[in-house]
Amino acid sequence: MSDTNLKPRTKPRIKAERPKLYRVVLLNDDFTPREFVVMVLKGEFRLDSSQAEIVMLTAHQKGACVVSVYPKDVAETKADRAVAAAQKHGYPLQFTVEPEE
Ligand code: TYC
Repeated sequence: MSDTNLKPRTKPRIKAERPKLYRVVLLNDDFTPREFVVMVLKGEFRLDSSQAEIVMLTAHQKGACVVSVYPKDVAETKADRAVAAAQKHGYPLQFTVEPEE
């Protein structure tokens, strides 16, 4: 009997690529009311009241603030929905969506 072992020594590795993540960044403007920004951050991005307040104030003071990170389609959908909600009220609120390094 041959003792040649023909079995592969390792299991085939099925590598699931981790989906790339994208930052949703809130941009400051001079017109959108602070309370409205907080409401959008809570409603669309599920931030709690204190997180929403901190993100809004950071954008207000520094010009922009990262809201959260998501897979690309989720990031784009959330940003689009938030902008649409603002436009409905006549506010120029804007977000950018950018890849994480
Ligand atoms: N700067 C706005 C104001 O003074 C409030 C605001 C904060 C708007 C953050 C957008 O991303 C923003 N009414």
